[in-house]
Amino acid sequence: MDNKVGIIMGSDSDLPIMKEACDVLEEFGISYEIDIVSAHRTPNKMFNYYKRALDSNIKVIIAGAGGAAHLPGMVASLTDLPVIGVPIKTKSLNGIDSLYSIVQMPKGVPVATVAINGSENAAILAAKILATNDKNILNKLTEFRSNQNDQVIKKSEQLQK
Ligand code: RP5
Repeated sequence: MDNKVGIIMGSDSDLPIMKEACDVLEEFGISYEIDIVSAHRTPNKMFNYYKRALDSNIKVIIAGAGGAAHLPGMVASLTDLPVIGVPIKTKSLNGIDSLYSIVQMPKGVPVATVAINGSENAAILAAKILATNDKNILNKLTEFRSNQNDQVIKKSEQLQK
C-alpha cells in the first residue's frame, strides 16, 4: 500500500483552501485521503481518526481549521504521526484567531503550523516528510525547486532588459 497523506478539515467551508493541498499532492503523485472531521461537532470521529489513519497507511496528517481551531492540536495529541496545521482565514478576525489557536501548542504536543490559508505549503512539507523515505517524491521535489528557481531568474532577467 502507498504511503498516504491524510487531509482533514473542521468544516466543508474549509474545502476551497484545503483543495489546494490536494492539487499539490496530485502534482507530486502522492496518494491522500480527505475528510471533514470537526473537533467540536464530531468529537468521536476525531478521537477515532488516528486509528483510521494508521489502517490507511497515512504517514502525515494535514489538518485545516478556522476560528477556535482545535482540530490540528487535538489530533496531534492523539497520534504519533506528524501533524501539519493550516490556519483558515476567518471573516471576523482574518485568521489570526486560527493561527494563534494552532501555533500556540503546549510543550510536548507539536503541530507544524503553516501560514494562514497556506495549504499548498502544508502539502509541500508533507511531501518533504514522505520524501525522506521515497526517492520518486524526492526527485519530484528537486524538479519543483529547480523550476521555481528558473521561473524567478527568468522574471528577473526580463526586468533587467
Ligand atoms: C471551524 O469553524 C472550521 O474549521 C471552519 O473554519 C470554522 C467555521 O465553520 P462553519 O461554520 O463554516 O462550518 O471548525
